[in-house]
Amino acid sequence: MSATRFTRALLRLPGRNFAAGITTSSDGAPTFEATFAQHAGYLAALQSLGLRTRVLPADERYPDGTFVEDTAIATAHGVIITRPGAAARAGEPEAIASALADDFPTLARIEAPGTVDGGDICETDSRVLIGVSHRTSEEGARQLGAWLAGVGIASTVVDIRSCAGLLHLKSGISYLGDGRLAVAPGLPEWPVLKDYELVTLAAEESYAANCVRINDRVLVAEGYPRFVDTLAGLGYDPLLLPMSEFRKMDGGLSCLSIRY
Ligand code: CIR
Repeated sequence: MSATRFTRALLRLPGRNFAAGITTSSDGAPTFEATFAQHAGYLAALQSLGLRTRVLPADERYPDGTFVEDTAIATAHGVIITRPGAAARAGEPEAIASALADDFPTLARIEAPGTVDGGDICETDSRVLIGVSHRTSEEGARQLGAWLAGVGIASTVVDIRSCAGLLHLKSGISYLGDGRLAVAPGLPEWPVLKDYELVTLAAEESYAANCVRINDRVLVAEGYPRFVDTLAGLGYDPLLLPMSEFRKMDGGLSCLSIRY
């Protein structure tokens, strides 16, 4: 199976005020203890896949700061630091930029007035899909597309603003490798999707569409057995992780790390 291979990941511990972050979920408030335990399980999973991990301390100025994916986009050709679309998260990229500067000689940046959340960026082998959302603006998508073109990566913009229940593009689409996308049901028929084999989830399992291919495994949220069976039938080896506390804050597996 082909897919980008990762050797490192950057994470940030959740803070004690994690439940004070932004959410639209009606699943109730996460508890810190369960959140911390699930985060530890996620970290251990990445380490078990051979990734060298760096974990930043919690920063209670930013209750959503554990969702580091939104602050930077790492590609094989460099990194671009984002400008998150939620005002409460605007300060998050600075510390992430400092940490990534240890591994990358130059860091590009999304500039005002553009906004981009990394959760709206789905990298596939042939191109990057950029979701324009209520977080990622058209101007942010334009800047990102121009930067990607400059480093030799094609991109396609899709508009998810009318997709109810989709905070970010990757809340509903993940690249599995091998030319396959896991997709939540009911997404618009964007022409670019014709270039992929689509693995469509059952409606009641839509949350699991946010999965993460890492090297030879696919991280999948625990509790979505039909999708796990589908993946196994396609020859994947799903690694299940409890995600209930992150789901309560509209977060998923991809959000918890920047992989490179
Ligand atoms: C937020 O609303 O920004 C956070 N509570 C959740 C961010 C999830 N990030 C992601 O899907 N990449």
